[in-house]
Amino acid sequence: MSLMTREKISQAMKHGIVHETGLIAHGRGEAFDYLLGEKTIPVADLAEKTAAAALLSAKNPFLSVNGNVVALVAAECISLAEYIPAKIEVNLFHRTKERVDKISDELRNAGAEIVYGAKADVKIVGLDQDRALCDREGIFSADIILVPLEDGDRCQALINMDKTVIAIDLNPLSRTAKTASITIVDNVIRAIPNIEQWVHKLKDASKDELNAIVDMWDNEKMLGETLFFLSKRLNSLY
Ligand code: PTJ
Repeated sequence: MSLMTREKISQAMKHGIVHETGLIAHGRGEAFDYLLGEKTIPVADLAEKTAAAALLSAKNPFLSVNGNVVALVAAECISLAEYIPAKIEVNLFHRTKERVDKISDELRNAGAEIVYGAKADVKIVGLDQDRALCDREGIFSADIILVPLEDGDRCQALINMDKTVIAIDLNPLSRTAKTASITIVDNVIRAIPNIEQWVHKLKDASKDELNAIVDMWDNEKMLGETLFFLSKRLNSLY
């Protein structure tokens, strides 16, 4: 699995979809995934269920995707967005018009009908540089955003705009993990399809049932549970 995934990331970098620092990010992710046992741990499954409940109860849910995410799970993101239903925006840390266009084309080739992100007619409040650019009708107006592999500053800025941010990050110690409303410590490759499974299971749940699932989530406590799982696992290996 990991060799095939590496090949996908490497090819996508050659095609200008993944930024060169995306390779470093991927390597860091692989290291954490190895420590977790390369599987969805129980607390991550609960986070994925909570994410599904939050996305189903949202007024204007968005998936914000970048180079690494599209390289690894473009079709899975499109499928998840269809079932919720949610919209998709290409939102990049290392933003260039060329990369936004290439990544948007990749999504369209994989079946996405509408892809936000190219207009870039507004900035995320309190952020500078090009990573602040987004679409006014895109994540700027979303209430709940699923952002796999987010950067810490942007995550904080979106929270400051009163948005619910669901992050997927294999590093439970990252600033993004600590800042997000719901942090999923799992590989995007497993997390996105599992959120979709939960969306199917919760599709007929009432608003009250969905809200009850979301209200039970305590992000700080759950990150603590993840670290506890990790340390127990590492200790059990000796
Ligand atoms: O495409 P762009 O321009 O938006 O750039 C994307 C990257 C990923 C390069 C950019 O956002 C970045 O530099 O991210 P960071 O700050 O390196 O953070 C990436 C985080 O994602 C790290 O904490 C990694 O552990 C984690 N990560 C990497 N691969 C995966 C992952 N988490 C889940 N699944 C993965 N496959």
